Amino acid sequence: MHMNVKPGRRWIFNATSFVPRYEFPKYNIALTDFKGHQLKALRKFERLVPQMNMIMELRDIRAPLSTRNVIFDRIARKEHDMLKLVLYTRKDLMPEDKTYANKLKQWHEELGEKFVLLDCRNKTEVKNLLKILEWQNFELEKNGGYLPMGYRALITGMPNVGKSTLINSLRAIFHEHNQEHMGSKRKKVARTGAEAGVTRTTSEVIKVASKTAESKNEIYLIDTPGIGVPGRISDHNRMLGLALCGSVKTNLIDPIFQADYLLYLMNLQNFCKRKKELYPGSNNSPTNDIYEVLRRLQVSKSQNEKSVAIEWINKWRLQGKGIIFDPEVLLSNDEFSYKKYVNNQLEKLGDLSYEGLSQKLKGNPNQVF
Ligand SMILES: Nc1nc2c(ncn2[C@@H]2O[C@H](COP(=O)(O)OP(=O)(O)OP(=O)(O)O)[C@@H](O)[C@H]2O)c(=O)[nH]1
Ligand SMILES: [Mg+2]
Repeated sequence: MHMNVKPGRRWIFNATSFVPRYEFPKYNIALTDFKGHQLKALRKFERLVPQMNMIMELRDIRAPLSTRNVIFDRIARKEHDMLKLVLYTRKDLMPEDKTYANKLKQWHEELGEKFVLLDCRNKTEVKNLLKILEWQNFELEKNGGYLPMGYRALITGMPNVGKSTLINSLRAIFHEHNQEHMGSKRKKVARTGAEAGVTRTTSEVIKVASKTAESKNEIYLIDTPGIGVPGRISDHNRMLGLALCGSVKTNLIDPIFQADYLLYLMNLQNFCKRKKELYPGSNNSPTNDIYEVLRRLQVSKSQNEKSVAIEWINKWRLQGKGIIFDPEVLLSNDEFSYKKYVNNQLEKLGDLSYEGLSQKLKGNPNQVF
């Protein structure tokens, strides 16, 4: 779906004011970064999911559509009473105004999806999530009795959304409570990093809660590699959104295109007025010209445009606060329906055929299909 985010009545510009672009050019870019190890993980999910009590799907709060992978809906739906909880990570980078939080709430209510917002590195917030897990475990135990393999949750999501960081935080809390029993056992159990594709294989079970006086079940998590979307459910906006939050390899898409998309989003979100201090250079006068922006950001004459673009997008990827990478968020409910969007994605995905995905991976060395 290619969006034209033409303004409703929300954007009122007078004759002399700056007009942002409402549509982003369809540059020639790769529309997927789906990889062989992801296919392997998906196959493993088939065997694992029936043994799970819950699936948690992590998404980046700054890209609620781009980091939403309908593959996980398909997987959870196969197991009818499987609880699926959506966790929006990077809450610390979320826009502060209430409009966005309200929009998310409306979207999820439309679908009957439960969601939680958190910073995966924040102990208090992670402790609250642990309480949700404990509560779910407790409820299940009350109804179904003792689970010999413990309460199990599969941690899923697109690459680089914070899955392993969250597991490490939960494990650190567990370690703190059980120090005398655990001795020098490692606190960090999962490797993390700022690039997409750090976790390559599905982990063994990771214990994050012991038996308690109230519950005989231990709680376990399973870390998994980030799973991207195949080309048939991707599009230009989604791919650029993923690039800006680091969910596809950063060098997959030309940094100038990424920087231009960032500029397009900043202008649409009125950064030159609302967050002037974050708008690039020249007394912060707005522009739609990415080369003008790169000139403003250049620190020395010898620095080329590409490296300026890389520096700029990296900064926003890691610390960019207050920006949303999916422009559809700016549209009214009449202009954009979340439910329709998700159903459309599910339709395009069709049956999740691993054979089909595998054939395409084999046939195309660039893994772009
Ligand atoms: N600001 C912020 N950064 C986070 C948060 N959660 C994770 N990160 C950072 O995001 C990056 C990716 O985290 P990982 O935990 O490796 O992500 P992942 O989902 O396991 O990634 P893959 O294994 O590649 O699929 C790391 O640099 C983390 O420090 C968060 O809530 N807020
Ligand atoms: Mg990981």
